[in-house]
Amino acid sequence: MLTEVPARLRQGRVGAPAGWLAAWQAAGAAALAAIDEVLDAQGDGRPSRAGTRVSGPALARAVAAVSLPQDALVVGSSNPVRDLDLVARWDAAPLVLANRGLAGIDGTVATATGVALGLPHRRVRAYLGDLTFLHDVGGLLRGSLELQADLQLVVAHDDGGSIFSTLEHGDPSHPDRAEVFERVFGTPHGVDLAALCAAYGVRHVHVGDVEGLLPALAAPGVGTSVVEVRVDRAGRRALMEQLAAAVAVAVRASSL
Ligand SMILES: Cc1ncc(C[n+]2csc(CCOP(=O)(O)OP(=O)(O)O)c2C)c(N)n1
Ligand SMILES: [Mg+2]
Repeated sequence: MLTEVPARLRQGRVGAPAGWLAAWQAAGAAALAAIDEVLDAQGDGRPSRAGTRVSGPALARAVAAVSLPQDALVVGSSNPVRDLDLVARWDAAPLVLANRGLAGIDGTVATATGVALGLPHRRVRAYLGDLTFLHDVGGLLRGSLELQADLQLVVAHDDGGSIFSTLEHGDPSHPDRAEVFERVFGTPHGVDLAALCAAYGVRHVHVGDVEGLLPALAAPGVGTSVVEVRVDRAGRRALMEQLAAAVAVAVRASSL
């Protein structure tokens, strides 16, 4: 395993054409700027019947903003890890950990609890999707003789698996879309996360709009707590298409 790029490669002495590195760096910077521009123009959410729903990337931005270099951040699979990768612009990053797990979304609550118990001097936050949370909700159970972890779980709740809407079968023009997609891939569940948390004796706050986001994230308190953030699922595919198109234009216009 390489823990860093070998010095020989960093110095560009392996035969890369002149200007290759600079061109890629310029393209990378242009892509990041294009992403920020789309997200800034979109605002933090999308109006819905239930009020302004926070978008996934807007939540990732808020999580990144409250994560300090001395913190640890456990990131769930699926969109959370991808959204964070798109939007995080840290000068000094927190310790970021992600768990590939057996198949991806398993064991994330237990992993985050273990990280919090193992790093008591860091503020530990986990950022994960609703299905990832539900898959390992048993990880909230703490035996009454066991140590208590100080852990904030930020759950991006879009009532299902939104990543699938960005894949081929999530295409609105797919012939089976209407009958099959929601049941097989979207998998809405309607679980009351507040009631689940109450059953485990875990503090729970619900954030429904952009305004409440930063204050809720910034005040984790002692013990395990859940910040449930209602996130828009319906606009996910269109937003990712918009981001991809903007990045393509920006990279083409750069020197690459
Ligand atoms: C143990 C396991 N089961 C199933 C999957 C397939 N899978 C990948 S992403 C995903 C949906 C995750 O949903 P959620 O955590 O709510 O994140 P979202 O896609 O909504 O961002 C599923 C079921 C997996 N990766 N791991
Ligand atoms: Mg989800």
